[in-house]
Amino acid sequence: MDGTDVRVEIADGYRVLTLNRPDKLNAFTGAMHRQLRAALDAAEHDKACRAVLITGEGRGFCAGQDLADPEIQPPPGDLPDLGETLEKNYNPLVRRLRALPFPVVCAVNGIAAGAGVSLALAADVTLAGRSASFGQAFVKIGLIPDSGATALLPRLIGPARARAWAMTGETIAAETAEAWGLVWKVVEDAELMTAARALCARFAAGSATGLDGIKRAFEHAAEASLDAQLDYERDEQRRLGRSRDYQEGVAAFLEKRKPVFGGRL
Ligand code: T3D
Repeated sequence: MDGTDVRVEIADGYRVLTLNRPDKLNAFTGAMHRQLRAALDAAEHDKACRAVLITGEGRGFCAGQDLADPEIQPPPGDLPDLGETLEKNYNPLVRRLRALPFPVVCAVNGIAAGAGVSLALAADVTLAGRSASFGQAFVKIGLIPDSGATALLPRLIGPARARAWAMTGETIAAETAEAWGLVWKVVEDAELMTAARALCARFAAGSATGLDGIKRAFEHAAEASLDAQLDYERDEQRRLGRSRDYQEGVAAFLEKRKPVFGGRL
């Protein structure tokens, strides 16, 4: 039933979205996608929301597509159209996470597999609990990594590791994910949510225009030459240098006090 597969908590300045199908390691169904979309819509609509934190309930983070979801089963005698699932659910999700005007933090609390790994890759900052693990499950069912993984993985961990990992389908430990640059930090399991919440609170108190600008700049850089990126940075700094947050940040520094930034525009 739509409505319970993503739990939403409205915290001070950010929202916590918890994938909530623990018995199935939070594997994605069509219903869960719809609920996540609605939760992201609401977060974006609420100007007081300045970060989202995505995590999983139970021992899993997300096991990718629920392979038993009736919504992806073809009519009897027909073959499935997985492209449609990507077009309808996963591609909009990845695009959305990248386009949101505030940071997306993932707290990987357990096993991430298939598109569950891709979800963690699409976040701006990913923390992993020490017992978390990451599996490129796709090859085991004859698929390629999807939901942006063939683009994002080589950028993050390099093409040699990306290809070998995708082709072996191995499951790697959180420490390896950190050493490879797949996640920002590994923290003790008991401290994962505290660390992830502290990060969101820091973003909520930070410069919303600056954080949004950083997201856009890295997005632009992924497609740009150094020359084009230098021009982009010049134009962005010109724009941001005229912002209220810049004036406040510099004034606070010179006055040796904490800055009080404005909110999302
Ligand atoms: O439409 C499309 O398909 C295109 C989109 C594709 C995107 C993708 O993500 S494709 C990749 C899909 N994911 C997988 O193939 C991963 C499948 N899961 C596993 O390999 C294992 O479950 C794990 C390695 C993740 C964890 O293993 P383990 O031993 O810790 O747990 P388990 O016993 O396998 O799983 C616990 C339960 O969750 C179990 O249910 P049960 O038997 O207790 O009722 C298991 O069936 C269920 N579960 C885990 N992953 C999925 C799942 N059920 C459906 N779909 C899953 N992906």
